[in-house]
Amino acid sequence: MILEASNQKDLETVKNFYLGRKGKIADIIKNIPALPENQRPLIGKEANVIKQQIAALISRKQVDLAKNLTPQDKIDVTLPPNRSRLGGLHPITQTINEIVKIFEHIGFCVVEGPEIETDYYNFQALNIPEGHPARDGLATFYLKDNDYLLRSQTSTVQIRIMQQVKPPLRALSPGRVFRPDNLDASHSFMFHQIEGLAVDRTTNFSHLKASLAYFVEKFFGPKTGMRFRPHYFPFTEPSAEMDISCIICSGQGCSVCGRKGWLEILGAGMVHPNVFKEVDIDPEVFQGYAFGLGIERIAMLKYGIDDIRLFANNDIRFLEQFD
Ligand code: 2U9
Repeated sequence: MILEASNQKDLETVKNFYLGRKGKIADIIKNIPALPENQRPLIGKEANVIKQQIAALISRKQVDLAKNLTPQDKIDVTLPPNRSRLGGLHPITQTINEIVKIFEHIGFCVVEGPEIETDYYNFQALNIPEGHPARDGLATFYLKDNDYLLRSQTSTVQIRIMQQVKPPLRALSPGRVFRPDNLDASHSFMFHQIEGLAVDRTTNFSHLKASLAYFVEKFFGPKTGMRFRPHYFPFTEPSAEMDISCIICSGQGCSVCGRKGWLEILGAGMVHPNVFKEVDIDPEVFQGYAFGLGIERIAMLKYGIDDIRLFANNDIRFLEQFD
């Protein structure tokens, strides 16, 4: 009974039961005079021994119970609190925010648009008519009845903005894009892009170069080299791809840059006159530059991430490194 007591109150009851004024021991002692005379000293002595043993057991149990305090009793209000975990922004969101901040400094505004698009905005308005060979390289997710598709680039948003706002304009369009690629360490069927578009009467290629140089300096650091290679895009003419000196080996050649010393980071060019005609902007009066970059690729380079799938796995061990 003593050992089973789970709190001080129960223990007090047990104590009274044995040692109280009307308890078991008191009862035995009270009955001693009624015993045969030769038994009285023995019983009296035994009763005292048992009384002491019970008292010892009870006080030991009392100490045990005191150690085993209730949760409220155990709180030490002087201890600092456990920090609650707030979580953080996804590394892709952080990268978008950082790029947007840089271009906002030179006059760009963020514009967003739908992820479900029509063939017109994704292709035709961008000088990629049906039957254009560029469509072969631009595999696309089509929705039911082929009336709609998942946009494969965010230039769709730039077309929509030019339909609504007359130049001069500078617009940045970050967002998700979709392409039916097979998954591997560097390909995903969904990734993020930022495209930029600047249109004004005197806009020329040197403005494109200066704006991208500013971006590279702010994002990758002032020592980063850059170079343009001629390229082809249906929606820009002339077109170029831009490389930066490898941010891992500073151009010496390593496994990340494939021993070349350069990393391709974006495509760019002067807006094709056909694109301007689609949105009723006179290409004889206005010129524009445009560029596009893949966020995952930039984030992988910046943070040294070797597998694009990590961005979509939602693994807290990966994500918490960017808190
Ligand atoms: C308008 C006209 C032209 C945007 C451009 C690129 C070049 C480009 C790729 C980079 C990697 C897409 O994510 S990626 O696969 N983009 O190379 N994008 S020029 O050109 C435009 C945009 C809007 C009205």
